[in-house]
Amino acid sequence: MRREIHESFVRRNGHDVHGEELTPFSQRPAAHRPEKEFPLERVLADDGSADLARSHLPQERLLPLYRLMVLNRALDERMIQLQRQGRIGFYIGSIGEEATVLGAAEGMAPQDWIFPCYREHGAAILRGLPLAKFLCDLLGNAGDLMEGHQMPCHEAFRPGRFASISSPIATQIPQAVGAGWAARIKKDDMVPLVYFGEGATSANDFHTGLNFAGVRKVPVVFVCRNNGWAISVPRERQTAAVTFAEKALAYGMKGERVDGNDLLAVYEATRLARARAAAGEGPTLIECVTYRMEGHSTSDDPRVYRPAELVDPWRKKDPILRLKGHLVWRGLLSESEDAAIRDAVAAEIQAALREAEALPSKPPLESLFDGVYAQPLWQQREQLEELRSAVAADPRVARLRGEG
Ligand SMILES: Cc1ncc(C[n+]2csc(CCOP(=O)(O)OP(=O)(O)O)c2C)c(N)n1
Repeated sequence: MRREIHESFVRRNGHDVHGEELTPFSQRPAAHRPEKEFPLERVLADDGSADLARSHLPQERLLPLYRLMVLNRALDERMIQLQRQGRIGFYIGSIGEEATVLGAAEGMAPQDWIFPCYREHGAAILRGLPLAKFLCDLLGNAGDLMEGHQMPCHEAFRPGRFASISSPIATQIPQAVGAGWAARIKKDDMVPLVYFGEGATSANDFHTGLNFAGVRKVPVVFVCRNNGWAISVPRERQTAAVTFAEKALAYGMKGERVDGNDLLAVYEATRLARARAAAGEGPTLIECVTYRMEGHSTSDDPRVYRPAELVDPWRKKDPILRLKGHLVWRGLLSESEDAAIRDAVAAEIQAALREAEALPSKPPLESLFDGVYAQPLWQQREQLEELRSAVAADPRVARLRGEG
């Protein structure tokens, strides 16, 4: 379907937003048949039914994960509103990609570190990051776990083994490989999960990380969220390869291509990849085929580079609707229970927002030097004293900090 839409777009337009000619997939030379070698794995059928023999996600996890997907979506929508109202500066979310984010995190073990890209807030919440703390990071206020040291929307959560959100594209890939390599040397049962977009596969760090992991059989799970777009660059301009999963071949590792809007399929692929890595069988590259339903972040307007007709077919494949259909099929969810979940989620976000916004608007001054060195250097102690006297001498500084 995706390909048909792409090809009809190419036929009608013949060029992309940059005015360059596009080559339809069907006219590209293919040395092998990647679609046959890397078929799109699905567990959930369109009507909500599933071959349960292929799903090992415990039944009791289905509703909590559905609730988290609904929370993730509602949170994204609310944060975009907040940014438009000027209450937060920036937001980047995962609308349409929730099954990839949560299914992969669920497939890992609690001791595994997660190395996120920047759309994986749902995975941080799954790992126990309190919602109010997440919001404090967006506000950069006194409750911010990052103490204002990061961009907004760039949380980290050490207790949940969730490394910092990473904006520089693909840098988290070699970091995850390093963590996996260290765990292997220490004989720790820890397999890192690293997320990245399909655009990151064009970055040097993708090659560095996957090559090393392949050569050394590093225990690590690579999850490529193929959401079709890298800001305004369509997937077709990112690579001439037919799939992203086939890139695994060149690194000598296993590649998988799954329906990224199918929570059960993503969970299954990740769970198996983790098991192989832990058994010493090396890394796996999992391509999750999904779609970025909205803009890249609150900083762009996708209407100027993406025709709406490309997005429409994906609305029917919405991962939340897919899982809801399955829950109804299994008799685990009714319409009224679904409505209750949505109300509870909205109330939870509202309460967390009230809690976060009630905190002082800035982190304490001293926190400027926290987390830089294990012990502050004498230079830092001196700078802190200087800063304190500057603030004391000029009431305007205190006012700017919201303290006056
Ligand atoms: C090293 C580097 N180059 C460029 C950018 C600017 N940039 C931010 S997001 C992005 C696109 C990334 O696309 P993709 O990897 O597909 O992830 P997605 O946003 O689709 O999840 C780019 C180029 C950056 N953050 N870091």
